[in-house]
Amino acid sequence: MAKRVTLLNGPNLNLLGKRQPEIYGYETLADIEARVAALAAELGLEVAAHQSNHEGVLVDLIQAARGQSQAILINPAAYSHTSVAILDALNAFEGLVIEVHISNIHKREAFRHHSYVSSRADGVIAGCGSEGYLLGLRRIASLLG
Ligand code: DHK
Repeated sequence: MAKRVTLLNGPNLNLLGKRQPEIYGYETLADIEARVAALAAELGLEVAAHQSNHEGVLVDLIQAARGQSQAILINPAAYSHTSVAILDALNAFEGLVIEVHISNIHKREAFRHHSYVSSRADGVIAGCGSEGYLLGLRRIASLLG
């Protein structure tokens, strides 16, 4: 049976392609999800993709991945820098966690330099644009064997 990956995108990432394209690029979230799905098929993985602007919904989606997905590929967006609730939910998830940021958060405002999620993540990718999702998925495939 194919191993399952939950792809989660946090607040404002539904606006990718329109939102500050000089920082986040011109690809839409649908474009990125399609590229992730295509690579997942090549790697023999199944992907369930979700986006939410709401912290509690993201917590629910992380909880729902328990026992269903072997890995979570997550861009928590602004909640990276604020959300203990998302960190706690990820700490209760038994699989792999790879954190992605499209921009290089360390090159930006100081408040973006710290991510709560990074203390749980098995890997963190920042500043590689939308390609970061594909790099994260490849890392998941390699860790899942
Ligand atoms: C996306 C966001 O929406 C910001 O709040 C983060 C992240 C950075 C990104 O680079 O993908 O600070």
